[in-house]
Amino acid sequence: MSDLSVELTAPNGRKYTQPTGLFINNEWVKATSGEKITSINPTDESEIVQVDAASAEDVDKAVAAARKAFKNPTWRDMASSDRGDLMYKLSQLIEEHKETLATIETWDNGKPYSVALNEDLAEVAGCIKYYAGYADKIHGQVIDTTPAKLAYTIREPVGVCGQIIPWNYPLAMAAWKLGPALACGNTVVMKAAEQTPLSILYLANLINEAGFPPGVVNIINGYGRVAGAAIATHLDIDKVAFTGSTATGREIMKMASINMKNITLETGGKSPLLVFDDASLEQAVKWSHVGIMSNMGQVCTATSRVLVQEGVYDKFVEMFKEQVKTTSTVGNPFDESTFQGPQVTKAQYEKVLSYIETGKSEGATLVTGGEPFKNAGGKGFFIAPTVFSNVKDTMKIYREEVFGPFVVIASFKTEEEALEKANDSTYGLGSAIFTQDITKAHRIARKIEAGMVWINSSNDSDFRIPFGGVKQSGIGRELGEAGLEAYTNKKAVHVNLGTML
Ligand code: TXE
Repeated sequence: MSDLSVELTAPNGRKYTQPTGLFINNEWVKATSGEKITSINPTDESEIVQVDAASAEDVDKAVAAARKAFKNPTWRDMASSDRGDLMYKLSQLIEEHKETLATIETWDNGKPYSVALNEDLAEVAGCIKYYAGYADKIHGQVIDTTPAKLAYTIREPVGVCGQIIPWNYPLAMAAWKLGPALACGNTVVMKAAEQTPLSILYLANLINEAGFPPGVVNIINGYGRVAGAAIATHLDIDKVAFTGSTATGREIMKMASINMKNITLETGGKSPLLVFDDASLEQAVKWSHVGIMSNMGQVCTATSRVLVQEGVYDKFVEMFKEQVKTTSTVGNPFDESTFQGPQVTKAQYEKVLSYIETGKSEGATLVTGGEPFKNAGGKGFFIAPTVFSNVKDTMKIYREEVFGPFVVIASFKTEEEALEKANDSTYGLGSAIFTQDITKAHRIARKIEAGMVWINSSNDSDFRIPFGGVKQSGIGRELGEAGLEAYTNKKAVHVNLGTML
């Protein structure tokens, strides 16, 4: 144990060394301000540990290290396949340490351990491995113009990338951003969310162990308004990638304009799920439950607005209520049988409770839930999974992102009305359609205003497939080949072959 790490034993008995400092230039350093972030276990509200909170001065240091690494031939001129090898090694180390990483994620965030291990960590290792394969497959083009000229493009890394991570999928969001950035040869200053700082700090040691040169990846913790803002406004950062709320995304866009940073934003949603009367109701109920209740409803693509055709509306509501009763087991996230753990923080817990009160006062029908869930100890940020029916499109609970185990169910008459209602939102992230009519499904998929459409499913996500939103759900795409776009600049080279004027 040093003053920049501490030996911890997690609630599941796993012992490990938790770094608590800032990871800059492959070294652990203290924050200059002496300020701390206290990490709280949302299951019982106990303090886990304190970690350093970066100041703007610390961000400067991290950016300087990233800039130096970007210019350093060790990284800049590294053979692209060797860059891929480093990333591949990192994915192997993540795989080797997955139990510890999943433990930290569950302890700090509250998500069920089995999900953290089998879903989040598989995605984290898989995503880094996927982009490792791209490192030596990022090519320019030769573009034919006239016989007198040769024109080609070179795809160059953007430079120093600031990456601001949310708390709902800390490690997965880190992997989504690190993967393409490193494959393209950039350097990174990453800020974890102040609510969940621990797992990404542990990941930093694995990055070091994989053998990345100093300064290529720098990881800091810090508050949004201090360290986050220092990243967004920094004059020596070339790109900022952000996942979080739409309000903060908007602020980051403004701040990033100071030096016209390349930006990608992945923000909020109120994703519609349409159930037509010819759908398999069993499937629709199963997937709509997964689509909103997974990860305690803290999913940007959560299908939180369910629209059901009149003829099957009452039956759907009844079946959904039953599904919640039999499937949404609320409890300790380290218990094998738990489907739903606590909300991540007191602030998020209170936000969801306040929307519950809004729903009641707006006159929607409370089908189930509508209150905190109290476990034996009476502690923790647990909420009873909540369903409102008879929801009108003028209600706040219909229009605003709640980000909890909270769903609204409304009805529609015709396909035209379904589309109109689905698109009546400032957001455009996910969307889902349940019908047995394939023509109708594809017709709607074209017309729906969303970055992603699931047909007879909800919330499928795969690191090979582009992910992102339209309207106020974001700018740009992460994942898949599309995720590389925002991490390279295309330089055009014109050569005069000199045979003609
Ligand atoms: O988000 P913020 P919050 C939504 C969800 C949730 C709401 C509020 O509805 O209830 O946002 O959550 C950093 N400059 N989502 O307040 O503020 C911050 O430190 C630069 C949806 O936690 O957006 C953290 O690292 N950075 C979402 C990150 O931004 C700033 C996931 C996200 O925090 C900053 C999370 C600033 N001024 C919340 N202020 C999704 N799309 O999945 C904050 N940050």
